[in-house]
Amino acid sequence: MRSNQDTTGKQRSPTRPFDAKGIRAGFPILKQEVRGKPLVYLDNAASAQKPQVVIDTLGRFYSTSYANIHRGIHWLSERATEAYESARADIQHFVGAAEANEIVFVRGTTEAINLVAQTYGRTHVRAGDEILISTMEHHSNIVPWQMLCEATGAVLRVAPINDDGELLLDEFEKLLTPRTKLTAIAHVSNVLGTINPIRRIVELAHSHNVPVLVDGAQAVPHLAVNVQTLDCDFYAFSGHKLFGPTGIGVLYGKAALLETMPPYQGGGHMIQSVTFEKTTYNKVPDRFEAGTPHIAGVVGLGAAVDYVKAIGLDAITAYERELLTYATDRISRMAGVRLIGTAKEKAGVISFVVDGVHPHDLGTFLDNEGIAIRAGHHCAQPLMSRCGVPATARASLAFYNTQEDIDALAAAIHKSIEFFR
Ligand code: C6P
Repeated sequence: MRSNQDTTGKQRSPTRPFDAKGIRAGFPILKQEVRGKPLVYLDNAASAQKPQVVIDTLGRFYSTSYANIHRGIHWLSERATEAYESARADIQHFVGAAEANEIVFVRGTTEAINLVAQTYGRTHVRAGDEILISTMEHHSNIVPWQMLCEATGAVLRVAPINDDGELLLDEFEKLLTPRTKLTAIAHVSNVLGTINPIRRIVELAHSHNVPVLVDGAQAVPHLAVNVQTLDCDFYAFSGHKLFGPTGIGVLYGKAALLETMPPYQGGGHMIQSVTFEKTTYNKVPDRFEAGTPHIAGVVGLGAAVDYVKAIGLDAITAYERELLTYATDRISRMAGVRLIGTAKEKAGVISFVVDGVHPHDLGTFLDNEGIAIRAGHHCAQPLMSRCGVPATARASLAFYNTQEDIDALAAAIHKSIEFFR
């Protein structure tokens, strides 16, 4: 499907209103009732639901085209290899990478960041060097760097944020020194929804010769991403948040950097030749894809990015921005509710706390109303400390959510306030 077509293959008119309800009809799971109420799914930042086209692609692939890839000389293996590599090309175009070889398949954002920490990091980082992250990072973009620092004697530096949850760019710049070997920053915060100015961050970092890894887990479902325009060196994201299967994710890396990196794991397919004396490694990206990969996951992710492209990321961003404004307005007006994360540039994530109600109790209460949100520290404990809360309730949007979903959420929060009073 091409990007100027909608999900039914019709030409998309730029003036046609965004058809969230029509899109939602293509997600079978959203049609069910939960605890006797229509399901309102607002936990998209944790994982997004799958459209029928992705479910069908997986079923069709397993029914007609499945075999191991790159190894077999038989027809099915060739067919499966073709599907796998063609999905790599789809994903290359989705993020605007210059070459398909710059797309490495991994299990998810977490594995992508660990790969860079353990390969690029172990090669380039020495005792006394520094890795620069920010206060708003997910544990996946903190712990791999701490592990690298422990192993090498390097030091982790943290750029602060303001009370709205925006990165303090001046402070970030001050922390870029000749000792900084890499900076790793979220494109969109999973707790605050803040959209970081990645293009500017890359400019600043590159002016100090510091490469940039972007944690794009929460960005790719909401914003058009072009890694060449951003000029970032690495970009990591997960398939399951992008309406694709679980267990599959992507590491984009500039070819010139990937070429310098040693393998992450050893095994089949990542080699050129093996003797007991010496092994030589395969070209990029195969060098980083040891063993049998999640073949169907890759094919499913290819279908998911085609699906998202057909709806159009610009239309998605505009629609979700309207819905976010509506939701922010409704929720922030409620007495006793405080928003956590009020940056000027935000994607569809609304974290909040309610006076006198623990976020977990609120989450359970909303679940009884058929509303799925997340409550907790969201794998961002240092950020919770910065915000002065142990946990938040978090509603996170996708393009299939509607104003009715937000109305149901607001009504249920209101009911919970009455209940816990
Ligand atoms: N955040 C959330 O509910 P994985 O688990 O590897 O697919 O993604 C990790 C990850 C990395 N960075 C950011 C910004 C993320 O939001 C996540 C996953 C989920 O917020 C699960 S903790």
